[in-house]
Amino acid sequence: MWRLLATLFALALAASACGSSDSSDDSSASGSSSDAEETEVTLAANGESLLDTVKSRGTLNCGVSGSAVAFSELQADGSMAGFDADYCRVVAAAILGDANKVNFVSLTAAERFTAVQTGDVDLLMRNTTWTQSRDSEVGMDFGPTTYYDGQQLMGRESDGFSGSSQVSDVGGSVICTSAGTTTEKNIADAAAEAGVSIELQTFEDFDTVTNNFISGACDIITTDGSALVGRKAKQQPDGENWVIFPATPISKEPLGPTYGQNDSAFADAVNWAVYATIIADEKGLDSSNVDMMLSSGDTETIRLLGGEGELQSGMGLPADAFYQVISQVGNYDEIYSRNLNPVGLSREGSANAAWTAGGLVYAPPAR
Ligand SMILES: N[C@@H](CCC(=O)N[C@@H](CS)C(=O)NCC(=O)O)C(=O)O
Repeated sequence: MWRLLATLFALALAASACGSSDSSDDSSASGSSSDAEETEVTLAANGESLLDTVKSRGTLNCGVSGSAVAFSELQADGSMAGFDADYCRVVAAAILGDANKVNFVSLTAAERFTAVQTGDVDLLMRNTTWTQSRDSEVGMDFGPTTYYDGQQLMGRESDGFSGSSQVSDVGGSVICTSAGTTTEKNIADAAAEAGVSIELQTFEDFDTVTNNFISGACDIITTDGSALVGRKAKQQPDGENWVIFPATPISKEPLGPTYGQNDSAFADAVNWAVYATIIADEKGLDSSNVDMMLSSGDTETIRLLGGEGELQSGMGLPADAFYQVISQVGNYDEIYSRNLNPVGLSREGSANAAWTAGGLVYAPPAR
């Protein structure tokens, strides 16, 4: 009964969120102070953690974009490829022992939080930014950041833009982005702060945004820098030069796993599956040497892989949960490199480098 009520309530929210601005996306989901309570009721209706639900279902329902170049792209054969898709596989490998037990659900930006609230998906791996309002009023909790991003703009060199252009240079432009995102609000704030007036147009998805840029209906498009790099790599027509600016992004967009609030057992499983990929990277443990490291690694490695002293059983995971993650999907660097290097996104010198190499990618100890 509660679940039905929460579902109806969330559907009403979806209707109000579609095509709306980010502020209304986030605040509409918190349109009444009872929203967070409704979410809690949904999650705790039978006192069961999603961890148990996923285990008994035998499949992880993972919300992705489905059209985010190099992050989650639906392939012709129906499979899902990309960095976010692989992080869904990481969670499935940890909980279910099989990276293939993922049901991918493609979601627009505006519908994603409702899909978590109604239980249509267990979590999002959908280029979703961790923000204060989403973490509080919207009723989400966030796992470790898997990709440190920032919002940028993309214009045409033939229109006079370059990599050193600034927001102060975009006055009078038609700027396009997708609805229900942080992006929409950030660009409005940045233009106002730079003292320029822009015409902001929003669309349901970023395919439409990009097509409108290609047709010339939009002078500039804006979103997470990683998505702009991906779109330029895949869709820039011959003879055109698309340029991404400003060099320092206009916002922070920490992207990572997102799930309903107040479910620690599920959150811990997701978070430690991600941390396992980062710890493995720190230790040089990867899919090619994991069997060898199971016997010859240091004590933390052995513990992480399910050997003596393992901590996974105590958190409701199989002892070999992270062995399965590393052997089936790989460590952070393997996941990053195979998906993001091909479109030109490099870890080196970026926030996505390991903390030991001057970046922000860091995991607490497996102890
Ligand atoms: N990280 C931002 C934006 C998320 C988002 O969905 N962005 C869209 C366009 S504004 C996107 O980049 N999609 C990837 C793509 O379709 O290329 C958020 O959480 O609100």
